[in-house]
Amino acid sequence: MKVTKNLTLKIVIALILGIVVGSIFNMYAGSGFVQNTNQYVFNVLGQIFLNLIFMLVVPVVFVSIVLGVVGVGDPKLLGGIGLKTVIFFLTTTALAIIIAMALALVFKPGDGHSDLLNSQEVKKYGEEQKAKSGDTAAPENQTFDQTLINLFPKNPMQSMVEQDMLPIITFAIFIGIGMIALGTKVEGVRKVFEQTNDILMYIVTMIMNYFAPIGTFGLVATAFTNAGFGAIKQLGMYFFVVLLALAVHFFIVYGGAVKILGGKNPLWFFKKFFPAMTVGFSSSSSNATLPISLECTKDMGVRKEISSFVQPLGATINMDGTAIMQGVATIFIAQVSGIDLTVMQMITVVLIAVIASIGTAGVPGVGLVMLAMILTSIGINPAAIGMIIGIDRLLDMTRTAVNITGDAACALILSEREKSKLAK
Ligand code: DAS
Repeated sequence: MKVTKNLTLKIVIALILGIVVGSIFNMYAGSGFVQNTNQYVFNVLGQIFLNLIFMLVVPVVFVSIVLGVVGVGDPKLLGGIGLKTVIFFLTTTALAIIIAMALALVFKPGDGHSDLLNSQEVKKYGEEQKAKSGDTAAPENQTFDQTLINLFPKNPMQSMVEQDMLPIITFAIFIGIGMIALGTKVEGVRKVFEQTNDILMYIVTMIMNYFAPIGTFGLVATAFTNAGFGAIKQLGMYFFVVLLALAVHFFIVYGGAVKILGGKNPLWFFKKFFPAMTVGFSSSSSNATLPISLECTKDMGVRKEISSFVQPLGATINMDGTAIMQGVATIFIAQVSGIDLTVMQMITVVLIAVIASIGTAGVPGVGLVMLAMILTSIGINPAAIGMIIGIDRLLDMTRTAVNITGDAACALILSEREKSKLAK
């Protein structure tokens, strides 16, 4: 399914409408009409949209990580180019989320905004998790050794039912390894996973096309009915920190890598790749941008045998912009909900965001699905994504442009460094 071309416009209109209607309703918050409309219309629309996203978390994570492992485990990949590509991708993604979390801890975008949307519900959920202090099953109560042991599921089906993400990821990695080892013997099963992933990505796109506008309106209208126009300030800080982290990563990490590792002028690189960035920004889909991305790197003189391998792989397994949103959002939501994340939880977020970025295909909104999974894995109520979902589309556009730029930077660097070995 194609992303409807005016989807972004629809979501931006829904966002503005939600802010205006919610802010007006907030002025009459005491009236029965406002309370009923908020509860039975706005909240219902928003929760249905959220549930549709949660519905996909386990299947998308499981299937995309199996395929991510199989893709990375491709014998072609294990050669020099492949290994260097995967190392570049994983390193930049880890860097991205560390930059994001560091900036969120410094700027504290969520501090003092405990009235934002469903933060009380999230706070209560956090307290319930803490109350289970004797129960080592609660992620944030786990010591390092318990976290390590719980990585390996006794019953993967139970982990899926409980949306316990780390064991699900481990199980998916083992399935992927088995598929690589058995190769053509399980070609049929691999096809099933590939086609299941196509179905899931179709559903993600369908949800974004048909439910994102009305769901965004519901969530934003609820947020502003509850918190009033003041909520704009709280979301503004979150928006600012994500954009700052994206800019730091874009100019310093990618610019520096192109200069130091590729020996090219970063400004020349950004200028040559700009057409692809605009398509990534407007489509919010790395996959949809691939043809123009390949055109741009070809125009830079990147060898075809490199770009045709690195960029399609990167569109799926390399999503630094998405990892940045997830890093800032996790810290923001914890701050709004009065939850002090432990170092162990932060390390878990980095690891999961890097692993999650391996599997997710480049379609609009998939970063949100993965954020719900990350929050669940550290014991935070995934409903908290409702706080930031209203403005997520605007950030999705920006982070998709960053995602594809990372893929192109890797292709340019490898093409420059491997050109002596590549056939003339
Ligand atoms: N829109 C995704 C992409 O195509 C990124 C995201 O959803 O975070 O890269």
